[in-house]
Amino acid sequence: MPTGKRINNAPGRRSRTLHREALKRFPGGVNSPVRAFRAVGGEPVWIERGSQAELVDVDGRRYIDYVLSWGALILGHAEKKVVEAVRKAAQGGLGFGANHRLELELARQIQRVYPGIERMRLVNSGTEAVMSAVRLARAFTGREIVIKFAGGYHGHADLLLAEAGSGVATCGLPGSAGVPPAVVASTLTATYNDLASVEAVITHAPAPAAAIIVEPVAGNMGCVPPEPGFLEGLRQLATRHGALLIFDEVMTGFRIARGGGVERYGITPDLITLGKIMGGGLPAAAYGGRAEILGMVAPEGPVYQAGTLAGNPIAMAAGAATLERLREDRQFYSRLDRMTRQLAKGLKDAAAAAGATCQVQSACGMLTVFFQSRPVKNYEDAKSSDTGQFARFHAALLREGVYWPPSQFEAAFLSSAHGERELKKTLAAAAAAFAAARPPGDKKMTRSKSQHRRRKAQP
Ligand code: HOZ
Repeated sequence: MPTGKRINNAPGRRSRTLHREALKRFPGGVNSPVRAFRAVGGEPVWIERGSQAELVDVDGRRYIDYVLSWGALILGHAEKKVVEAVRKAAQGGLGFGANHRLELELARQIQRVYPGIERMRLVNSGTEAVMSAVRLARAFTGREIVIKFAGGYHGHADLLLAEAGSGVATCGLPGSAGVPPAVVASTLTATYNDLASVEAVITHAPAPAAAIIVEPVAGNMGCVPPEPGFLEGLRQLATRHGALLIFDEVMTGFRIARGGGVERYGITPDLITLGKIMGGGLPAAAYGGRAEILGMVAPEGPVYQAGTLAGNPIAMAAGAATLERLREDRQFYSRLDRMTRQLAKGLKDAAAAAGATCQVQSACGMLTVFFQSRPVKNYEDAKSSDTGQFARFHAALLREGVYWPPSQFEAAFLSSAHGERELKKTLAAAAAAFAAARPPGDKKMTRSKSQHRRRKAQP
């Protein structure tokens, strides 16, 4: 819980009533920890509905949404063609547990932009995709060691919860209770953006490594782009040591470029995991890569992985409609990138004007405001941010009608529904939020106040 000035995000009466009931029914009143708002010292608002870039809560308050279902909604809420595709699919049956055409439709869309995914398996969540990809990498190499990065988050499978980002970082946990030490004994952790640390870990590992797993742009310790040469270096190290390189693109896939980190940085990993956007807001994910590796998955090979709801037609329809919209709009990513840069610059200016010290870090369609004085390159840097300031910033944004991720260690997302109007309102809100975020007793003057005084003092 952050300390300092009292946090006042005061949700409305209906939100508070629902939250009280939810506390009895769900741990923390939520079904995923970050949503509890504990890291920002407040109480969550309850959502009634979403449309385009806007959320409306149960008390009728409106917010510009930068969570967007944790990045899944790149077209904004309830996008017409996606909703229509879902409606049409639902009328034909909610699920079969058997093959149907929409699975192929989504797979074709994915392979159009990820040619390196020669074959794939469709699953329901990012956690499942990553857990299965690691199992496959281990089987393919006949090795056990997996190297991940501190602050990297790859879902909540036991073996990857060591020094994880996202909710684990938000809750300030080193990992998770209930994970047998033996399970994480073969998970080794290196420092993001530090090739020397990866080289040291892989060289001195107790046994040869099966895989290096990385988010090409780290998004779960907040947004931390790779330093030039970092991903290329990982590719070389993996190849030299006979390990597979896994790009976890659950967050970055179809976001930082049409073909995610693979396209953006021109690296060819051995395996790729996808989720979020590929399901268009519904639960769908995938793992895939080189055909010879995927050939080891049952029933062709000995690596077992299955799912009752895998390839669910409604999720396939939402995903395929979303990817189709992205495909037909050739300017989509240049616009998204421009909007992201504009928002990042506006936030930097607003922070400077309010006398707030922070770093605004971004990649196309995602960004984080870190309250600290130096650029964030890894998890240690991210952890040294002032989470008290972040909490006050968050509460003030919420009061001003901006729904920002309730954790310093998550990225904010933009969608095609965010335009000039949304950015203008957000930046006006941010001006107030940066002023509210400043540490208690901070006497630094804002630029406008000091300019005003200077002007008054002039003869
Ligand atoms: N781990 C998710 C984002 N990085 C948050 C999931 C959620 O709370 O819904």
